[in-house]
Amino acid sequence: MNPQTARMIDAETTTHQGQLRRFASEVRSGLASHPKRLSCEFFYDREGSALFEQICQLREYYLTRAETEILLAHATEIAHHFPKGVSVAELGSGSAVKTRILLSALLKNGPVRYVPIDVSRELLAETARRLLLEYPKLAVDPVADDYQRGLSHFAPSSPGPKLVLWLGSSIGNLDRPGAAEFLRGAQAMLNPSDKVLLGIDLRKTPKLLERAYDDAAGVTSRFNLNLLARINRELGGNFNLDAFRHRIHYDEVEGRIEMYLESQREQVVAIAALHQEFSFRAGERIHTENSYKYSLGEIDRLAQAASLRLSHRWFDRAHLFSLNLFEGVQ
Ligand code: AVI
Repeated sequence: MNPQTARMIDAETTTHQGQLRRFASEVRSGLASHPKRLSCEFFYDREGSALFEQICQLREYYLTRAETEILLAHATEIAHHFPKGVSVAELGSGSAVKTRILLSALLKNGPVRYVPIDVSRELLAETARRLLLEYPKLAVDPVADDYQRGLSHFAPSSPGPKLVLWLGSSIGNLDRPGAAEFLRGAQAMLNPSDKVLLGIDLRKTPKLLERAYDDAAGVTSRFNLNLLARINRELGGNFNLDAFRHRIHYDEVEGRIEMYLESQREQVVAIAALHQEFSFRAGERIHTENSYKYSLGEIDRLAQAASLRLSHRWFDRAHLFSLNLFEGVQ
């Protein structure tokens, strides 16, 4: 095994205790808020990550298929934008299925250093192990931390050319000002010649979006409800999952899918680890996720706000999704 991979940079917040503390504090404040809310960041425990992998394979969830199509069609061309010896930081790599397409193309030009950044250290270790077996010429230096801090480890440790990769339209889970602020922070850590490759989902007809976030097999519903199951597992909650329903709404003006868990009746839920009870009215909702969709103009404004310049943009054949290569404004 490549000795470099044994060294995982690991933040306190990603330890089991650290994650549990953050989750408890999120649940305490989110369920006491009006309206109630829980951050989508907490979807991804082991069960949630497995459900998300299933979502990515659904016929209705076109995002993964469209982005994979773009990568398969253009990976060689994308790789030509990078000199050999590039260091690639990936935000939220997950199981790195799509990443492999790009890494294979980059490795044809020469050695590559891959720095997956994720709060889930188990997933990171597993991904790193598998990638090393598949690509003996790849150096893998995982960082278990949040994205901002992960990038602040990555930038100074990579003196050569750099690429920050953020696939899957995860940027859509931030609100628009938050997305611009995040990219501005990332850009400030990079040199002007470094690049950012962003997968961004596009605005489209509400029907397609509503199907993608409320699939017929109910996988997205289970993914959403897993947040309550996680509270039961980790914080001793007594949520009855049958008493809540997965709801979505597409706000066409804001260009965002909103996800909620709706209480089916008046009820009180106790959470032992918090020594607290929370009341729900019939029909009351917990907001769990926003997923913003972008027009091309909105992507341009996002780039401008982050001092990035669009260098190239690729689409799938149906123009459902976009892959955007940015570089710093000189
Ligand atoms: C991870 N993120 C980009 C997904 C999305 O499409 O917003 C999460 C998701 N939520 C429901 N389905 C998928």
